[in-house]
Amino acid sequence: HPEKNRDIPPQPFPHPEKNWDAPPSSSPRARGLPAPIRSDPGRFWRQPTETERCIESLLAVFQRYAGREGSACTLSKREFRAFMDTELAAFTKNQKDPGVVDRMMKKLDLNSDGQLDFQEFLNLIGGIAAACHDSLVLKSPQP
Ligand SMILES: [Ca+2]
Repeated sequence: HPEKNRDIPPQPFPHPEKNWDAPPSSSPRARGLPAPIRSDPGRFWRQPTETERCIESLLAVFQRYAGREGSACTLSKREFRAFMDTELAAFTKNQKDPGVVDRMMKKLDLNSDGQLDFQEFLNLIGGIAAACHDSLVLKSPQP
């Protein structure tokens, strides 16, 4: 029945909500994602948790060093040394043995390809975290 639709205004063209100048790939809607709403940031976007921030930091640090030379997905020996000397300087500067970083690399390189992938890198971080945790537990007074 045509009279049923008389209250619906005719649709303008082009649609006013659509930004025709934006490249399609830059629009979240174009990728099928909900558009972020500024007035309600919690709905689609929220502050990352402390744990999520830690994971993001680990990824960012790994990528920063892995991207220096060769494969951007793995740490070479030189990249690993740069990482150790910069990010874990407190550990490396107290080492009297200059070969300790090379030996750590060898131990961490589980598939012996001369590179540390992210999983192998995480074993280092996990090992250090576990050692820190152990020393905290041992230092705390026993009940
Ligand atoms: Ca490896």
